[in-house]
This record gives sequence, structure tokens and C-alpha cells, in this order.
Amino acid sequence: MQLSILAAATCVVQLANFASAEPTAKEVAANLELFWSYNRSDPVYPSPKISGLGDWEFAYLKAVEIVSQLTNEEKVNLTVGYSSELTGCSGMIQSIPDLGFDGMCLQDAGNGVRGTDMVSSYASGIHVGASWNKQLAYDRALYMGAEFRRKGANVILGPVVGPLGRVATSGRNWEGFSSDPYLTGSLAYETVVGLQKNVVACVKHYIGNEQETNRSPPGSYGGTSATKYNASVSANIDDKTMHEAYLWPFQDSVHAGAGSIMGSYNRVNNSYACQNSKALNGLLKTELGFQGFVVSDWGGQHTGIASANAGLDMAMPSSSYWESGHLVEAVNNGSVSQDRLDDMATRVIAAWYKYARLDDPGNGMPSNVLEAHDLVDARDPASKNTIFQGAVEGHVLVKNVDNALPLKKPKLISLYGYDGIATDTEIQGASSGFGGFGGDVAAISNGTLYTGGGSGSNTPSYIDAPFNAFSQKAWEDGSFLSWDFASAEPNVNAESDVCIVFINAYATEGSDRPNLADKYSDNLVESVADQCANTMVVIHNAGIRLVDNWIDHENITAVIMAHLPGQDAGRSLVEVMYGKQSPSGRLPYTVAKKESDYGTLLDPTTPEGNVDLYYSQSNFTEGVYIDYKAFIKSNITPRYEFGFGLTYTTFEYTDLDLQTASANQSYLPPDCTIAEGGPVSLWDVLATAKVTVTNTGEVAAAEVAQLYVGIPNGPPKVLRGYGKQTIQPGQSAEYVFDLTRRDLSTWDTVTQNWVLQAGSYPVYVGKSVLDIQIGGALTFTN
Ligand SMILES: *[C@@H]1O[C@H](CO)[C@@H](O)[C@H](O)[C@H]1NC(C)=O
Ligand SMILES: *[C@@H]1O[C@H](CO)[C@@H](O)[C@H](O)[C@H]1NC(C)=O
Ligand SMILES: *[C@@H]1O[C@H](CO)[C@@H](O)[C@H](O)[C@H]1NC(C)=O
Ligand SMILES: *[C@@H]1O[C@H](CO)[C@@H](O)[C@H](O)[C@H]1NC(C)=O
Ligand SMILES: *[C@@H]1O[C@H](CO)[C@@H](O)[C@H](O)[C@H]1NC(C)=O
Ligand SMILES: *[C@@H]1O[C@H](CO)[C@@H](O)[C@H](O)[C@H]1NC(C)=O
Ligand SMILES: *[C@@H]1O[C@H](CO)[C@@H](O)[C@H](O)[C@H]1NC(C)=O
Ligand SMILES: *[C@@H]1O[C@H](CO)[C@@H](O)[C@H](O)[C@H]1NC(C)=O
Ligand SMILES: CC(=O)N[C@H]1CO[C@H](CO)[C@@H](O)[C@@H]1O
Repeated sequence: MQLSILAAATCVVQLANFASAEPTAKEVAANLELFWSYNRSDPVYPSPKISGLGDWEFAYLKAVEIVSQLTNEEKVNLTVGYSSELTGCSGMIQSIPDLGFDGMCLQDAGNGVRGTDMVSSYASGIHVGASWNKQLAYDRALYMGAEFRRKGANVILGPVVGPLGRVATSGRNWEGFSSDPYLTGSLAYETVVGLQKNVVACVKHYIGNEQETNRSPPGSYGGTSATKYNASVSANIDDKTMHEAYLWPFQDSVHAGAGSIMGSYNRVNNSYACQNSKALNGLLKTELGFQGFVVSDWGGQHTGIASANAGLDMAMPSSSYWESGHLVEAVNNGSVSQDRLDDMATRVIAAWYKYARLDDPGNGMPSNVLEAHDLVDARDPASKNTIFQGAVEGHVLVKNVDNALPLKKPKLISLYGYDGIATDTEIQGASSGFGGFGGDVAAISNGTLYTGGGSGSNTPSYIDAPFNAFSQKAWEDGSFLSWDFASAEPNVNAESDVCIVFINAYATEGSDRPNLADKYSDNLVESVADQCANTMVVIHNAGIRLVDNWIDHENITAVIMAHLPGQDAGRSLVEVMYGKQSPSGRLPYTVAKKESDYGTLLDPTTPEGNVDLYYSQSNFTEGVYIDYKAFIKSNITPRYEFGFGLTYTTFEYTDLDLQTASANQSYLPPDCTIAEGGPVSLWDVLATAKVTVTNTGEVAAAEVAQLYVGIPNGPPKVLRGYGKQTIQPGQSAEYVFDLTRRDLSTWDTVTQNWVLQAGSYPVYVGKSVLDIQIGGALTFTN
């Protein structure tokens, strides 16, 4: 059937282009700046100015008023970080006291305040993804943002929505929510809204930052293994894949009102992300109508004039290109327009004004208290339950033979594995000797893994390790604990009722993971399982962890992917293992049977061949087919599919009801008014699905109902809705899924627009991408 396009093509975004000459090899050698600006990305100039879209109007007008009183030197100071030995901030912007601007503190990172005292360690991004709980994502962000604010930070350097998880071993996948753009985007939306009640959210890393290997050139800040090559890896992404996968969660973030976006280290189409005019001026500031400021990743700026003109608004942590009068001079000689500098400063002030003025930081605290300070307890006692529940809901039960779980007051419990106890020295946000830039990455890490390493790590108030929590529970139940957390091949007490092995899979910023399953941990598991008929495995995994070396062992009765729960790791695990709450986490990624099942998406691209301007190249030729879309396309059966997770009851799905929202809405010309996130009509609800889910088992549990759609000419199933509700035994709940124009559309590269195609759209609702319980179809016709 010939598919036609409905209601499209009127929203073409007009971009003003001008071309500039490409440097010759001789010019490249002679001019380093030109060398870095070498690109194969489309030029999009001039940089769109902030316009006060939507509810930005007041902040925008206020910012214009403030900026109009500044000299160019002062404006430049708003765009360049400075360092102060007095502050613990990751980045600082100077104050302008006369105008009531206190300066700004930009602080790591998206999972909790890093590197200071009196703060909390929240569950990490991957754990939030595994919880599939939007409300919990919002609540976490609300409390977390408040901690940043109380510490005097104005900008939180998170959340992470890139990497998206294209590369299975990528070192920072755990900082983001999921390998699916829809799930990631929906949780990013809630997170941005929650954070911005207190601080500016800085959504990162824009864009195509899918690997750590060769992320930066040698010698530059954040530079890693690229010792022989000139430039960082280039993510070469076609227009359709960009829109349907990598840009998608950034679009949700801008739609949520994000005040800041961080440009990534990598290149995109051979042009550095922080000077890529197509990505910044084109996609972000024109198409998505982004009103905030773009800040470079730390050291991710590689040119002065080119980056300013391409849409970078702030350089961190400092800028040899812009400071010391360089940017002022570039404005004076016309290389950068006065408008552009004004816009840079206006965007910075507007975001600060809208979300992060600390005039009244609450609790009567001074601003920028990350500077030498009296003890400031940033924690809200009311956050306790959110931190705990966030930890509970990211646990995914993947194997449970004959109801081995929940535990029923076992008499003799034996505990094994290096991950069962806290470390003997406090690791303080995992910033030293536990990741960090350029640190050696081990596959595993001593001590229970509650967060990953590098700038996305956080600082716990305490660590409740599994051993602590099981000790407490043994006291309550009168159980006896036997333990050996040190041995690689422990001797098992033959009288054990249950043996629990704690292992982990470590990952950190700065390097990609060496494997998806390490031998030491696998041997440990097998050694215990060989001696204990009721062996359970708990994995704190900072990313995908394969289990096929032992998953079919007859003595392994239960397996939990425990992800990165934050400071309440132990008690949240006990909550689930003893059935006080039934497990409700679902995998936000696909677990393969073997590494090679990920194909070319297992490992990062590494440079090969002769060194030239183009190395290393990462061609995203698989398009949108990553994670479950790739497995389904190649007809590979995974070990545990996307969306999978067991619980202690059973659910029945009935009464799927599919309605197009109004009989004629799809024929109306879409409203092309650009709001934050793109044309407003992208969020029109075109169809609604309803389904009834009944708890047919014995205990209460939360069910995550998932809706997948087959969009004509796309992957057969893409996630386009989910909901999570706790249902009592014998009770039913209705799940309602709204499908927007964007959810059902495809990106058309010719018209440069989202288009709704005529045709039939299969709809599947189920417990995972492969466990579909009920289905139907939506039809859009001419
Ligand atoms: C990258 O190149 C592809 C292929 O030419 C193009 O479709 C896409 O729009 C480009 N993206 C950027 C950001 O330059
Ligand atoms: C800009 O920042 C520099 C470096 O911190 C400082 O010395 C200078 O006084 C500032 N200039 C203005 C005009 O505020
Ligand atoms: C790039 O690397 C090559 C080979 O190491 C070296 O000869 C060349 O000078 C480098 N170019 C730049 C601009 O750093
Ligand atoms: C303008 O000034 C900048 C900054 O000093 C300099 O890099 C650039 O070469 C100058 N351009 C011209 C055309 O003079
Ligand atoms: C874990 O700690 C033990 C004892 O301190 C040490 O021997 C071992 O090398 C550590 N292992 C790792 C992976 O750091
Ligand atoms: C399972 O555990 C029992 C001890 O309870 C042991 O005798 C048996 O060999 C184990 N099975 C395997 C396959 O190792
Ligand atoms: C990536 O694509 C470019 C342009 O088509 C091609 O020259 C290059 O060989 C490809 N690189 C890899 C590693 O496939
Ligand atoms: C069809 O569109 C018209 C014009 O927008 C509107 O008044 C009418 O209510 C719509 N009909 C339905 C069934 O939604
Ligand atoms: C190879 C290529 O496409 N290079 C482009 C680099 O950017 C300039 C504009 O800055 C374009 O004119 C070139 O075509």
C-alpha cells in the first residue's frame, strides 16, 4: 500500500544559511582555530536570539533590561567561567552586584550534589529508568534540586539524556534513564520540571555523546585515550535518526522548560558539538525554540569565534578563546556580532532570573555557600521516603524459581561477595580512586556499588549496605547470618537455607566498560551455587550485565538486577526480597545472551588506519535500531528483553479500547507556532488507549503496563506509553495512554517536518516489548 502523508509539510522551519569556505590542508596546518572548525555539518547562521517564548517573557524582558546596562567586558564575564579556590562549585560565573546579579554556581551532577557534606545520594539515572515511575522521578528531582539550592548552587549539571545507550559498554549509560528515547524523554521531562522549582537544570550531553573512548582530543580537559589522534570521535548521525532517537529526549527537556543545555565533547558530522551550528543554531534554537543558554562541557570548547557564532553561550570552566579581551575584540572587529554577544548574556541572565535567583534561597541561607561555610544541612527530612522508595522501585527481579522469593524468615542465611558491605574508607562521591577522569576502570568495585564513578557520582549521607540491612532483619526475625565477603571461592555452610551472592558491574565517566560480565564475579557466583541449593544473586549494575555464564545453574533460584540505588541500597533490597513490597522495576534496556548479540553496538568506535582529520568516525548507520529495536530487527532472542521484570503476583490484561481523539483532528492543519520543544501541535493528543489490568494473584503489587506502536515504515514496535499503578489482589485498575502527534509521526527529511502517515498502526499493550498481552490497531486515512 502506498502510504500518504496527512496534515504535514506546513511547519517547515526556515533556516537562514550562509556558506564559508572550507580550509585547505595548508591553512589547517597554519591555523589551529581553523583546523578545529573544520566540519562537514550544514552551516546554520545567524544564531537565533532568545525571544521570550511562552512563560519566558518576563525573565527575558528583565534580562534585556539588565544586559542593556552592561559593558561588553561585563557581558563576556557572564559567558566565561572563572575559578576560585574558595568554592567547591564545578563552575563559577562572576557576580555583578550593582545590578543584583549574584553570580552563578554550576555544580555536579544529576544524581545528587557531589563532593560536599550534608547532602543525599539519590538513586542514579538508570535506577530511575528501571522504576518506570514518573511521579517518583518528579519527587526525586524536587528534593534533589532543593539540596543544590540550599548549598548555594544555581545550576545542576544534569539530568543526562545522552548517552542514550547506543553502545552497550558505554561508561556513562548509567547516568541516563534508559536506552529508549521515549522512556528517557518522559522521565527527563518530569526531572526538569521538578529540578527547576529550585535551580536551572542543565540537560546533557548535547549531542551524540554515546561513548567515552576518544571523547576529547589529547591534552584537553577530559581528554582520555586519544593519545595519537587530533580530534575527538565524530558521531555521524543522519537527520531522521537524530530526530527520532537522539534529539527526542532533549526535545522533551526543552518542552519542560529546560534553562540550560550542555554541549558535549564529541564531534557531530566532524564538527565539534560546542561549535556545531546545525545542532545548536538549527535543531536546538530554531526548531525546538530553546530559550536558555548552551554551556560547553568542561573543556569542550575548541574555538572562539566559530563557537560563539554557532550558538555556544557559555564556556566552562574558563575560556582562553573568549577571556582576556578576545571576545570583546572579536565583537569590535565584526567577527562576532554585537547581537550575538548580547544574546549570549541575555540567555544566561534570563535562565538565572527565571529559575535560580538565590535572593531567597530558603532557610535564610547566604548565596554561594559552597564557599567556605558553616555546616549547611541541605537535606529535607521530608525527602527520606522519596529517597527510599526511589531505591526500592529500581530493583528488577529477573529470575524467581518456584517462588524462592520473597524470603520467609529463613533460619540460616549465608552472605557472600565483595558488593555486600560498605567500603572501609568513605569514597566521598566516588571522586578519587574510584573513577574520575582518566582513572583505570575495573569491571568491579570493592564495596557495595550505590552510584557509578566520575562527575555523575554523588555523596551519600551514609551507606546502608546489604549486610547492614540483612543484619537488622536477622535481629527482627531471629535469623542467623553467616558471611564471607572477602573470598573469591568461599566455603558454604551446608546448613544454609539460602545463600545470597552480592556482585556488581562498575562503570565511570572517562572510559567505557571492558566487558558486560567479569570472570571474577561469575566464578564467585558459580562457586557458591555449586555448594548451595538455594543461591540468589544480587547485582548492583551500572549498565547492562550479562548473566548467561550461570543463569541456568540449577541451584540459582533468584536473580535481582539491583542497579544503583543510592544510600538506601541495603534496606530497599531487603524490602523487596522479603516481600514487604513486591518488586516493581522493569529493565530499561535489553540483556543479551552473549556480548556478540549487540553486534557493532557492543563496543565504542575506535580510530583505525592513518591519522587524518576525520578520525575517529562513528557512523550511526543502524539508524534508530538500537537496543530492543535492533534485537527485534535481527530476530535475536535476548536473555531478558526491554521492559521485562517479575513480581510476586500475576496480572491479567483486558478491554483494550482505542479511540482517535476526535474524528477530524488529524485532518486539521497542524499549528505551526513554535513553542518550547517545537511546533505546539506536536503535543496534540490524536488517540487514546485504555486497558484494564487485574491482579489475579495473592499479593499487592505495582504493574507497569507498556504500550508499543508500529509506526508505518518504522520499527515494528516503539514504546509510546506506560503507566505504573499498585493493584490489590482481586482488584482492577484502568491505564490510560494518550498518544500525541509526535508519538505517531515520523520525521520527514524532505519537508523537514514530523508527518502523520495514512495507514494502520498496530498497538500492543503488555508487560514487556516481547510479552504482549493485548493488541489492536489505530487507523488514519485520507
Ligand atoms: C549530519 O549529516 C547527515 C548526512 O548528511 C545529515 O542528514 C544531518 O542533518 C547532519 N547533521 C548535522 C547536525 O550536521
Ligand atoms: C571580568 O572578569 C575578570 C576576571 O575574573 C575580572 O578581572 C574583571 O574585573 C571582570 N571585568 C568586569 C568588567 O567586570
Ligand atoms: C594531528 O596529528 C598528526 C599526527 O600525530 C600531527 O602530525 C599533526 O600535527 C596534528 N595536527 C594538529 C593540528 O594537532
Ligand atoms: C578579530 O579579533 C579576534 C580576537 O582577537 C581575532 O581572533 C580575529 O582574527 C580578528 N579578526 C579580524 C578579521 O581581524
Ligand atoms: C578489594 O579489597 C581487597 C582487600 O582490601 C583487595 O585485596 C582487592 O584488591 C580489592 N579488589 C578490588 C577489585 O579493588
Ligand atoms: C547444588 O547444590 C547442592 C548442595 O546443596 C550440590 O550438592 C549440588 O552439586 C549443586 N548442583 C550443582 C549443579 O552444582
Ligand atoms: C563512516 O562513513 C564514512 C563516510 O561514508 C566512510 O568514509 C567511513 O569509512 C565510515 N567509517 C566507518 C568506521 O565505517
Ligand atoms: C471537527 O472539526 C470542527 C472544526 O474544528 C469542530 O468544530 C468539530 O467539533 C470537530 N468534530 C469532532 C467530532 O471532533
Ligand atoms: C565538508 C563540508 O561540508 N564542509 C562545510 C564546513 O562548514 C562550512 C561552513 O562553515 C561549509 O561551507 C562547508 O561546506
